[in-house]
Amino acid sequence: MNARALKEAFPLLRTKEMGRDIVYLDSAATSQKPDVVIDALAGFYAHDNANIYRGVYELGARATALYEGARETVAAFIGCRPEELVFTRGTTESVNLIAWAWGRANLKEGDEVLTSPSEHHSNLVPWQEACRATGAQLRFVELGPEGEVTVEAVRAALTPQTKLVALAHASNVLGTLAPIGEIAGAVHGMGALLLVDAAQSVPHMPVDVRDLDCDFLAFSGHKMLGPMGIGGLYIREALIEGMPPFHTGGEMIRHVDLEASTFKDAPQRFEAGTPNAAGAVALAAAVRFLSSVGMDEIFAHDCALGALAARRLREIPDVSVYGPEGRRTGVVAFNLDGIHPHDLATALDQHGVCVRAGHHCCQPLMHELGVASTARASFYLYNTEDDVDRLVEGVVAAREFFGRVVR
Ligand code: 7TS
Repeated sequence: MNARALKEAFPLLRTKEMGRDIVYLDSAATSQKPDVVIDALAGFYAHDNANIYRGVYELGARATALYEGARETVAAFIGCRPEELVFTRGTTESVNLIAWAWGRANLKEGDEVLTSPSEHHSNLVPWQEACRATGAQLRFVELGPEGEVTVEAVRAALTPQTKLVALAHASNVLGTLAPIGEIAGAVHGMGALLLVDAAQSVPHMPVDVRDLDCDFLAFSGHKMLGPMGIGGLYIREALIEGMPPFHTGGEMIRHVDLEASTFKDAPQRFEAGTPNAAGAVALAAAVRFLSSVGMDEIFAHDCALGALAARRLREIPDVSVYGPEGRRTGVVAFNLDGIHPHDLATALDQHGVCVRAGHHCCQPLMHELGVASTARASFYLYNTEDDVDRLVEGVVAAREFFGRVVR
């Protein structure tokens, strides 16, 4: 894999700021988009735009075929059948869909939902609300010493009352990976279901829902080279047919009377209203781009840059790096002692380096780490070792600058 050559496929990364390449290290928040994705998005509107499912005219049929073709491409990418893939706005909407449609219908007082303290708020708050509405109890897996979720901790927290376990595959802060395949065995052994928040794994590694053996899997298109406002939700075939809808309205119905309605089969039952067809088509283009590079290669590349950045940042005095000492994904959260991460990120921006600073929508995890916020660098297929150098130089310069200011 040649990251330097790949970078040329991304118009934003081809532009210079103050004569230098932009070092974009915030792909965990959203990835940059290659020309093929931007062209697919514009191409849909320029050549194929019509509302799907409704037009009897040729253009409407073509738009529908493109949308359903995109579903086939994205479904194949995560190893499921097209009927098991619902297009959503992204991970947040996917988790909410399950928390509302499955949760409200299946949870009751005495039941338990199990999650972890390291979840993104979008895989935590929907469960707080579902539990509040149904009387179920929200419980938490204990994190390991490096902030990791282990199968042992999941086993220890599972009870006969557990109905659903909702966990991230890859942390958006720590660079940890949860052993989802093993966890699925433990969860199913207790008769519970497993939802995987794959927002940080589907973009970066091969993900196959059959190998993971999960029941629900949520991901976002915009973190995997696709546009904003499109994402996916895998629902295991055995569960999808019995599930009530989340949103109701146009195009998800079979028959409507004044008093009541019947609903279409999945996945249309879960896609009320006009969907983001252009986004789906562009997401399929993103998936083809990722597949042509190779998910194994992308994963190895991102992990190598994450490990290199973590090691080099740890060598700088006064820098703390969170998460595993050893193997990690391409996400590295860190702090410079005594300097607010927003100030650090602003100083890095002066060097053309874009990192995120804040709580990363993981306030309970920040609490566990004993900090209010961190800076975070996250790597993707277009980043290079030079980008790690630029990050490290920027942190060293910021340390000297703030040291001088403080003194
Ligand atoms: N789950 C995880 C693990 C995430 O990292 C994110 C977004 C989401 C869910 C929500 O995804 P959305 O596309 O629906 O917004 N994470 C981040 C982040 O780390 N920085 O900005 C967004």
